[in-house]
Amino acid sequence: MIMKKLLLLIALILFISFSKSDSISLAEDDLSQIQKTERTSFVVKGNCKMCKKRIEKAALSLKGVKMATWDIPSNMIDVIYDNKKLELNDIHNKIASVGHDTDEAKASEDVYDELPMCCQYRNGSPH
Ligand SMILES: [Cu+2]
Repeated sequence: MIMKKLLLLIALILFISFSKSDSISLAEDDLSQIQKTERTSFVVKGNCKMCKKRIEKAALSLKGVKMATWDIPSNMIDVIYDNKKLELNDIHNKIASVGHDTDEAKASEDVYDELPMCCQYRNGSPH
């Protein structure tokens, strides 16, 4: 009789500790998932649909960038990225490297001059 109770108690303890550790590890997973992903937006200079393609393609080519949407009239890019895989600066630099100035990184003259005429956003009116 005592033996049976003891077994039941052990089973109960095992069950509780199992379910407890399960829920804790799940919560930690959820937390790290949230902390890993960051959403931000910043200014990227550009003019047209070709710019949009170029800017978004550059951002999305980076490992860890989950979403990149650039808006033509506001010149704002909306980015979701994994901050464990890359830093925000990497995204600025990548976009500048294809010819588009951001509020943190400037494109080099050489790359800028290679842009199609309609995409040249410096020096006054674009069109
Ligand atoms: Cu363009």
